[in-house]
Amino acid sequence: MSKLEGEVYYPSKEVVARANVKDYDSLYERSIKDREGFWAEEAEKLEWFKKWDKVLDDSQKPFYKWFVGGKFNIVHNAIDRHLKTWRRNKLALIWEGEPGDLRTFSYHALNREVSSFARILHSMGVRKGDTVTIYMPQIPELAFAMLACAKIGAVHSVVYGGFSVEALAERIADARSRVVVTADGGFRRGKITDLKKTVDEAIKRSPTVESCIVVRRTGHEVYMESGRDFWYHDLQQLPIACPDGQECKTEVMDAEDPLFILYTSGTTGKPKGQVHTHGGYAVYTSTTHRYVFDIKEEDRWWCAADPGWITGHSYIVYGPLINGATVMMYEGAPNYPYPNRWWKMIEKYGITILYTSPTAIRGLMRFGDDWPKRYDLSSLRLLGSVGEPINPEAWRWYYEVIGQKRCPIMDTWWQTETGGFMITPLPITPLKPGSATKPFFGNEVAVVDDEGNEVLVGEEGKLVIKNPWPGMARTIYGDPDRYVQTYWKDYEKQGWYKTGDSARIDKDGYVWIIGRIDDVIKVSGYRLGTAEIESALVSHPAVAEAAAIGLPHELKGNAIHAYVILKQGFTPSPRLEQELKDHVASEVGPIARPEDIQFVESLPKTRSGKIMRRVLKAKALGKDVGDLSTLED
Ligand code: 6R9
Repeated sequence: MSKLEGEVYYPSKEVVARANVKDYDSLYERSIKDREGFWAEEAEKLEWFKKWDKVLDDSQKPFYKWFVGGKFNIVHNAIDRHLKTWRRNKLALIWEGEPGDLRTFSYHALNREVSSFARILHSMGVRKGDTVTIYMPQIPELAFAMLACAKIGAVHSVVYGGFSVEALAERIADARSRVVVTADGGFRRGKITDLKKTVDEAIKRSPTVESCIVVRRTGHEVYMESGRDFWYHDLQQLPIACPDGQECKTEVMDAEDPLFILYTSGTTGKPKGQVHTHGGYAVYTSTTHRYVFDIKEEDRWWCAADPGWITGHSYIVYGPLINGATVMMYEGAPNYPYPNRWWKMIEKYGITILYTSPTAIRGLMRFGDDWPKRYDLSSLRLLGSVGEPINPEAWRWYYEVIGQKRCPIMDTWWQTETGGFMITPLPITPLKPGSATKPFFGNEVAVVDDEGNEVLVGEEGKLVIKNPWPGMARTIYGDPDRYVQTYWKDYEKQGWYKTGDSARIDKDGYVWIIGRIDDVIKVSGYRLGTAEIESALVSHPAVAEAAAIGLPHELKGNAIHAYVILKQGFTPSPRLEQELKDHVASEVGPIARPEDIQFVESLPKTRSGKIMRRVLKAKALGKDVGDLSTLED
């Protein structure tokens, strides 16, 4: 290998010796030359009720279809097929609650729980193709509910438990769910989050909802509306059977049937429901998980994300279970009650791979080295990062203090839309702190200008993906035009996917993600739309107009800064500022609370009336505001 530029960390002999892939270049070349052949070979590793007729159907670009004609169910692959082997008695899930309670499930037990949940959903009238909204804390039943939907062919829409009434109601309405699954509450930092109350408020605004299944977690008193709300543990006692008997069968689905909808924030207020499918998504998540994290039978895998995020869907639930892994799940905050919580759990459960976000790493780093140093972290062999670019200081701390210079860090770049890792190292890849390194097999990426010309080496440009891949979102739920418009219109001629990120590629072909160039703000790794924050602000009686931008923040990566024009009769005050911050937190969710609000007289706009957020941002950062030719005033 030729010498690489900059700060480079080479993998140890031990890491290379046990890696599932030993030679990136040759397999990559093969995967590009014969993309369909590569993916067909990976798909063969799963069980199909009927094999596909065609690997890729690109006759209706950009509406690609994968494994067309194949009959499949992701749950058959994530659970059922393991029951026929010794994995039946392997641990599928280790769960620890924030108060310290522990529950574990073998694959056999997982099947029992999922089948029971499936039966209950079925008895509530949920059928193939129906959408079920899931709004839960991080407890095992969240995963059971997702898998139960998939098992009977229903489509789940998980809404992150940190979102508030407005966000939840909007997502229920868009998905037209008749059934909502929730819990009385969850534990976070020693406090109870009152999920049921949020659900009650949201249901008031959601005429489609007929019933609500409530899992008991905290035991605190909640309102239960008779005829609408049902305790999960009560339903479990009922002798209800599926039409096919007590054993609830896994539905035979088309490979392209929808598996779930997951909402992402977008340019306009309305969130975009990304639609993922049974077949392609299963192949993509399991393949990326197996190669990138080098999954072995004896691993204990911990993806410390929230299942309400795509990372939880792909790499807590589906990918790892398809690979028959043992999955760790933890309910609460990383530093509760003390900043040793995670390190203690790694030691206690013998975690071998930890996958988390730069925000979490920075948050734990600030408590110093003594907390992790008191624990035996020698079980760890690989680390991972996701959600935003990782700054080199955090990377080095993660590598040296947590990984003890033994564990390579897989910095995986991907999106809700991509379903799984797109640009990522493998364990054998020489690493550069802050770079997601190279494209995963089958993918070709480029950094281009507005016309699609590749920019010079090392220069910033727009990141595009040049090919379809099995894990790609198939459409935006109920709005295919918006799917085309958002992702495929800009490079229509070339047929490339626009990621919305800017990046640069260095001399060694390493990709460095810079950040979002659209109206998305990543706060602590969570994806928020400027529009959601702005519409929450203008829903307050004092606000005439608002603009939100993200500015760099030491811990959160980005923090929200809002600019507000008040209505006549209102005057700026610290009290009003506080009130507006609280208002956004209660409308969208605590994660969206603005760091700072400035009261202004006007906002920079284009002649067509669009707020020029980049001008606000450049001014706030003391940078050159750039081209102002489209500015109205
Ligand atoms: C998986 C996930 C997608 C956006 C994406 C990018 C940012 C994710 C990253 C990263 C740099 C990484 N992002 N992983 N940036 N390095 N390793 O986060 O999905 O919530 O849809 O966000 O996150 O900006 O475009 P999602």
